Amino acid sequence: HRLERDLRRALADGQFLLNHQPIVAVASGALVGFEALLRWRHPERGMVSPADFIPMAEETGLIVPIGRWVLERACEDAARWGNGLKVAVNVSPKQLADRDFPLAVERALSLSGLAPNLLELEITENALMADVEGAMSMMLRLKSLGCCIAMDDFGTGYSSLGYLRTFPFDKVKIDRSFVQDLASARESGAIVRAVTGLCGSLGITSTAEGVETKEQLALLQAEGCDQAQGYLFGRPAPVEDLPALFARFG
Ligand code: G
Ligand code: G
Ligand code: MN
Ligand code: NA
Repeated sequence: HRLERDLRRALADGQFLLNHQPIVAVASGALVGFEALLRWRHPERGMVSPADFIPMAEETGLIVPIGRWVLERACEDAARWGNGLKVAVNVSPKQLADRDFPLAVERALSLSGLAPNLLELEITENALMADVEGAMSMMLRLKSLGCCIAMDDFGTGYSSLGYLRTFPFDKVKIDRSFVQDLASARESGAIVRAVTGLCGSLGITSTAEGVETKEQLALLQAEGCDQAQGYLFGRPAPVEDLPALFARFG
């Protein structure tokens, strides 16, 4: 397959890069960290979105070596910032099912020297479904390394609430579909309020994704949401642009 061959070459030839998107504390406005988002600079097609190649990478198993690269790059970037900011890395279901994944995490941490608590692994609900017990033992191994675990795209999968009770999540990322119509749809406001309240009671950090307007931010603040991420604070940006961002946040 052409895409598979191109993906192998991309890894070998260094065509992947990471962009980082800021995450802020809602109450103080302080920068708390970044989400690392994979980009592919294809020699002919230009910048290719992960949405267009992650599925094939999953299917072929190439996500495992690509994911290792992402982990190592992200930890190295965060260690270089040296300012105690976290870095969040997306973990796909195939990676979570890989017995050697904790070794890859350990290696990325030791190569970079990054404090483990500054690495956050983002997992979707759907990654837990296929093998609940396997996912649980994997999560416990990852937690024992000292890193944090976030549930990504919360509300878009199945059995969200049960998973919050069962699995040791440190953070919940509320899917941007709920944030998008926060100002217009009463239902979304009610859902965000309920999730934020639940997270508060469970000692889980709540993060709203896809925050684009000041109005949305004000509503999130009123609901007691802990953290926010979205174009309002910054788009995913190459690592060279981050010093300017650090300066802007003071
Ligand atoms: O950054 P963007 O909105 O284009 O990302 C599209 C999708 O790709 C998102 O669902 C995001 O979680 C996913 N994604 C981005 N980077 C990575 C990565 O490094 N690994 C995995 N597995 N998914 C990623
Ligand atoms: O699935 P995940 O939540 O990891 O995907 C993050 C994706 O959301 C990235 O592709 C990123 O580009 C996108 N994103 C980040 N902030 C915003 C935003 O404010 N609005 C929209 N529409 N997308 C966003
Ligand atoms: Mn994510
Ligand atoms: Na998400």
